[in-house]
Amino acid sequence: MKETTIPVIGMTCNHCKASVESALNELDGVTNATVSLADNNVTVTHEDVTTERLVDAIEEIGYDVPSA
Ligand code: 9UX
Repeated sequence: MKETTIPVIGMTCNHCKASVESALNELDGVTNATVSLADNNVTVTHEDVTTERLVDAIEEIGYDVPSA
């Protein structure tokens, strides 16, 4: 099990939180995704899933991940 925290721009309410969590939880290999609105990030526990795949899922539903 790995844990990856990804910064996310544009989440302001609890529906944003739920949308991002759902998009990530739907991916194969993701065990849990929890958004912190206060910290503007999402922490994902997962098996062998690339960070790129997680970022793509977030961007596909309209939120931005700042480039490293
Ligand atoms: Mo809440 Mo998020 O009304 O885009 S769903 S701000």
